[in-house]
Amino acid sequence: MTLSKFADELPIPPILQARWKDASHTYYEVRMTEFKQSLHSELNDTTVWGYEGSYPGPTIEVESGEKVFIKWINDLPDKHFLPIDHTVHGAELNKPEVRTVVHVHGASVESESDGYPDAWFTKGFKQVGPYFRKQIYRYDNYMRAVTLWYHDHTIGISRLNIYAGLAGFYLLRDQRERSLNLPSGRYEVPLIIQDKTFNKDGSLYYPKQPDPPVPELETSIVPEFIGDTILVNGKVWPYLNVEPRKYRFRLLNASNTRFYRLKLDSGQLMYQIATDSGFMQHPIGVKEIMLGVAERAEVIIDFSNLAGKNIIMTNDAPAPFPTGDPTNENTGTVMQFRVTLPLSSVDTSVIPAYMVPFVPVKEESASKIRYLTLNDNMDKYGREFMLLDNKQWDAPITENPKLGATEIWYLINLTTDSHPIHIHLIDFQILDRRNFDVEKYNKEKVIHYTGPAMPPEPQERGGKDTVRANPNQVTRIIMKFGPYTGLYVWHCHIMEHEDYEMMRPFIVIR
Ligand SMILES: [Cu+2]
Repeated sequence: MTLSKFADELPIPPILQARWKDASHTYYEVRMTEFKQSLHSELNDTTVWGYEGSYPGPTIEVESGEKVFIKWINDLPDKHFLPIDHTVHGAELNKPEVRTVVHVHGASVESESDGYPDAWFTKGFKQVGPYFRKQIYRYDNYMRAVTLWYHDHTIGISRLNIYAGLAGFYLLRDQRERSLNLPSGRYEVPLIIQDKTFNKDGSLYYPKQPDPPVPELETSIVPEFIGDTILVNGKVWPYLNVEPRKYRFRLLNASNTRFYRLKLDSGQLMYQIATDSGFMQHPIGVKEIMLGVAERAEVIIDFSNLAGKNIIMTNDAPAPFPTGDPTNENTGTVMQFRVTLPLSSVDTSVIPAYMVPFVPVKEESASKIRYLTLNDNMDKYGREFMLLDNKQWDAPITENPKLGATEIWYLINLTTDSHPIHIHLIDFQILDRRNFDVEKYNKEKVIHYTGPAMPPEPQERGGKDTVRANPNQVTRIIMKFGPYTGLYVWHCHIMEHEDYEMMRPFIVIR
């Protein structure tokens, strides 16, 4: 089944309205429900899960420093419409099928409001996980202007909950951002990019079994999910009518496994202005942008002098990355921009020459170095699964940074995949990546480098919360832990890896 491309207009998720707001705080309620939504005009309406009746969820817009309280409410059916694997840790048969917990990705929040995977809750909070602490989460939002996103983080089933639709944007704004005179209002557009596969009846397809299947199991987790159709903001291959002027786009890869290498078929540059953690020091002109799962980038695209032209955003990242299948005509197409609207007013927005200072964290400031491997393993059913530091999720905590301490983590990738490693609570900086001898490491447990240290790519020179740890490389990151203490997680953001042991708790201690 192949759907027509550029048949439907890009939807823009609505802005979430507060229940109340006063000088000191803002309160939201966000209800998760099941409903049907049109994801393509040639397709029957699709059953999805969303926040406040919307897939993707409504965009939450807050001001830097605003104290925000959110009651996340599970109003979903008791049965999951996607195949649960009860052999996966945290999703055993004695656990309720439909559990949820929400994490704001990239936000620095108190531990009890971070959406710990075992802090799940069911409909009406009837049942809760062992780490559930409170119904109403608190977000202090002391970060600078940044593109964040909120999504499900439930132990053992987050791949299914996110695939069902539980994801949306969370944007922080500040005075500095407003002073930059960037394209704004309807010229500022969030783009959440995902891949899915559809059944003929329009329902979402998610595999019940890997290839080859596990005969003992009715439903089994798969090592990766690669969809054959690309959606942006919940529409298959949409188009966006634009004016011949500059636009600011917030790009987010919210897929399960797929990475994207995005380009414009016009060959023109995109001007990147922000990384995961907000504005860069200077914009950079790039022909392509690589986004692992959960990574964000903000770009300005200038459509001036392109009136009448159609421009396609393409993708050529193999899936899984980097050694998987190449893209085809379908998976290589993301969306289309049609420069068809008349210029409604003179474009006075700018691509700023300078945005915010970038202060590199000095290696000498680190008080602790951790060497952490990314490993392949095999379970008793013969299924491959991945580990961090060769440890399962429920092994005792080993990463225990002190509040205020700066640490350097060596991510030593012994697998053949690139893994987008995400650390909660903090932003980090990438120091470098360096090729090493994996075989020698496996035998002798020593890092033998086979090439020079390579600085992060220009598009990564800013704060990050997710980093691509590539195969045959040691990726070094540096970060300072705080301002909160308590329990958090770090994990691979390939959803199928995260759900099956490629996640570890860490604790910030005094
Ligand atoms: Cu992974």
